[in-house]
Amino acid sequence: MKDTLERIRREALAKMEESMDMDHLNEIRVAYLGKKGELTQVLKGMRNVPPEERPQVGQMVNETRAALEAKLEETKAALAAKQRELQMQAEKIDVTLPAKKNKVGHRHPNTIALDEVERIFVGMGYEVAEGPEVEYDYYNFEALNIPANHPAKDEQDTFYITKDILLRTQTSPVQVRVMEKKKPPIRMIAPGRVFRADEVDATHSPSFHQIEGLVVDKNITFADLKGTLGEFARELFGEGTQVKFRPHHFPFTEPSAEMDVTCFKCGGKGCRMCKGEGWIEILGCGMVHPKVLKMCGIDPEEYSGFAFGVGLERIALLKYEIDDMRLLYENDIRFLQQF
Ligand code: 2NL
Repeated sequence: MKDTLERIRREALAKMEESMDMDHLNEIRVAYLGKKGELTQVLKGMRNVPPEERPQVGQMVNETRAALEAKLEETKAALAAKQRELQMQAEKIDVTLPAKKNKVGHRHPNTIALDEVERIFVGMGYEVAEGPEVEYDYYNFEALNIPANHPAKDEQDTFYITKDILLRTQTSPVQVRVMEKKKPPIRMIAPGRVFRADEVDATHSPSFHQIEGLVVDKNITFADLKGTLGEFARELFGEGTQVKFRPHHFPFTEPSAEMDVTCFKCGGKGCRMCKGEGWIEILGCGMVHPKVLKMCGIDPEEYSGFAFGVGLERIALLKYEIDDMRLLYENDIRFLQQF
């Protein structure tokens, strides 16, 4: 019995000493200290030991168990430390390596220009409204007093989905929808993507962006239009900017005008920017046609309003002195990084 215990002790300690990992160590524990382990078997054999020898043998069994358990804990701790050491080695980082460059994005010139225009009008109490890019012919043309035979309605100029559904050619339909729903006073701008069947060149694209504005209230006059758009021009192009209005025609406004601003580059003397004119055409505007108000459920005897439309790309190209619209759509990072 004594010999057996000594053999068990020797063998088990030697095996633990050589054990390579936790799994292996656990196998050793089960083999000697487990329910069916060798040491447990010895304990079970106690009934064959003469009673007078039992205390001594029992003490030996206990000592052996204690020795094995102590070695087990010690080996466990050593293995854990070794494993942690290996993990630390594997996860070692070289803090002197150059860092990955964080690429910072840039706002698109269109976005910068739109934010600026929105800031100006929101500052004057306007709301920003959006609407669908796929529209009914009614909202894009009919409600705006554009007759069925108008050249803009030609399939050459407008993308039709069906006879009655099309890609909007302006954002006025957003304003028509607001007028149908809301009682005046209305002060709003409607920015968004619009579509026209144009060939691509330096100043045209089949898809571009427009910002339209609309004010409807009692006693709104052309003086309100002039004051508002003059203020807009000064905020956008600088304090000293002057504006002038040339008579024009739109079916949805009466009277209608185009607004020019003094060239912000030369101040009006004439330069390359304004092609020697001193003035730059910036937007179309006018007093909302009474027929349009009526179709939207607003009484033109009680209310009047003004409206305007401006191309977002036109503003971006002018403000950032970009000479070809196609640059805005190419998404060349070297171009975008400049703004
Ligand atoms: C341009 C300039 C313009 C409007 C848009 C408008 C909208 C409603 C009623 C009346 Cl709901 N007018 N928008 C007015 C004048 C000019 O855009 O060059 N358009 C072709």
